[in-house]
Amino acid sequence: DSSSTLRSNGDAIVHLFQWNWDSVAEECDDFLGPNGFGGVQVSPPQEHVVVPYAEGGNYPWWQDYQPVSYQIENTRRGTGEDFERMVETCAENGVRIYVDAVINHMTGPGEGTGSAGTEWTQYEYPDLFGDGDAAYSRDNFGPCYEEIEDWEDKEEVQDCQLLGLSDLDTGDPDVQDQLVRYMNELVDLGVAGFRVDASKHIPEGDMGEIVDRLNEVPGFGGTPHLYHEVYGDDTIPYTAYTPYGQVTNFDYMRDVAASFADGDIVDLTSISDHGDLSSDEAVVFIDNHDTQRYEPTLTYLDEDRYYLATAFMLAHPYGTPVVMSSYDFDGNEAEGPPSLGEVDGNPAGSITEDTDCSSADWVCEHRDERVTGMISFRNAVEGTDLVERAEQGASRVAFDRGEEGFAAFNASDDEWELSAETSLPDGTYVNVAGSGNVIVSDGKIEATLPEDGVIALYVGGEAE
Ligand code: LM2
Ligand code: CA
Repeated sequence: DSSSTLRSNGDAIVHLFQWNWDSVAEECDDFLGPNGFGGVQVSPPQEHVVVPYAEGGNYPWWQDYQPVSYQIENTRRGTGEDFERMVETCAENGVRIYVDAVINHMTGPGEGTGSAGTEWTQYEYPDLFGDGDAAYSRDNFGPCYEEIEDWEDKEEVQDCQLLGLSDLDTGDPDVQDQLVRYMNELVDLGVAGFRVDASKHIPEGDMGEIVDRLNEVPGFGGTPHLYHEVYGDDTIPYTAYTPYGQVTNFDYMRDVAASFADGDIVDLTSISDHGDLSSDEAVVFIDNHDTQRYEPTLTYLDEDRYYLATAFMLAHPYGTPVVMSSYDFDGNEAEGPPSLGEVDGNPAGSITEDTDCSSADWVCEHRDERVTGMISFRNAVEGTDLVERAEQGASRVAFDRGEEGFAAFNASDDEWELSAETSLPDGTYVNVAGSGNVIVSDGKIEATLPEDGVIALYVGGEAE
């Protein structure tokens, strides 16, 4: 039996936003594998529009969210071969690749040449989709053809155009065939999961029909792990998509990020069902590539407090966590990733440079010691319950994870003299999310947390 020969490290995923395929591969080898990350969400690998200048940005990052074809041969991030090598290298390191699947729509208005050289006009994507009028006799779009206006009208949200992007008729068997072919091509290469873009805009029934046809993942085994991007509301709740995978919990993001920003965190330990999503159904995050631009509450720019919130998310058992890893966009929402510029003869336009975490252009949040330390903590305490052990005021809280781990968070600008009971066995532990060792003696911990400080201790992480 050749299935399930690979094991992934843990459940934590990092979104290496806009990283090129070679850099992702190297990161799996050098950093993610050794530190126990379980997955990488990569930017969309399909052919995309090329927009030299738009909305104040050069080759904006959002080119990727306007597919022209499903070739993975040429994006700004590398060739199809680079992509395949990345999937393999990451798998060898126990790291699953999650593809951001843009399947609700194609391009916006206009015409152009895609990143792999395909000539497109809105509603006409050669060999793939047409609107029945021009070169293609098929009609794969609509039925609405207008921009979504009433967000309380479910049919509009699902059938009309998000941001004016040509909305695919995802109920059309021909469209479904193409989407399934694209996704299965990726799965057959070893892609182990998908972040499905704009899921809320795809009728649930259509989603079910597509998801049902996905192949088993070679190596890791099982069907692909999916998480659907849904901003749940009264019109279309998160739970509409739980039959087809996990769902992004924006309510968690808003609540947890705001609570940390306000230093009001003591109630967060009891989170169990934000947006009516159970722990198994939820994907959680402190920010993502959209919120860090359009509705920032906490991002890397908030420094310590942001990393504290991320550490909390990783220490807490609720949900499957996704850690954001960014490039510096200097307040310019549209700005593309650090790049090599245009390369002669390459239709992909600006080509993304190799990531260098030591340069100020790339933020690499996931390499912060509080994040990395918490990944090992999380993997060590997997499956244990949270038991609160201390709180003080609104901004300080500590808990055990079973008898395997202990974590404390100080979301304030003063030191915290912590005194807490713990089920951790007596001993001296390394604080994997801070500095120094912490002693557990007679089932008690006495320690000082600096402002915005974290303590994280676990069995297996004892000091030498
Ligand atoms: C998403 N999830 O549902 C992505 O997370 C988000 O980043 C995408 O928007 C969006 N949905 C569509 O996939 C980004 C970006 C938009 C950009 C679109 C398409 O935030 O600004 O829209 O990608 O590239 C751009 C222009 C917009 C224009 C549109 C169509 O910014 O002004 O709308 O193209 O031409 C008229
Ligand atoms: Ca739609």
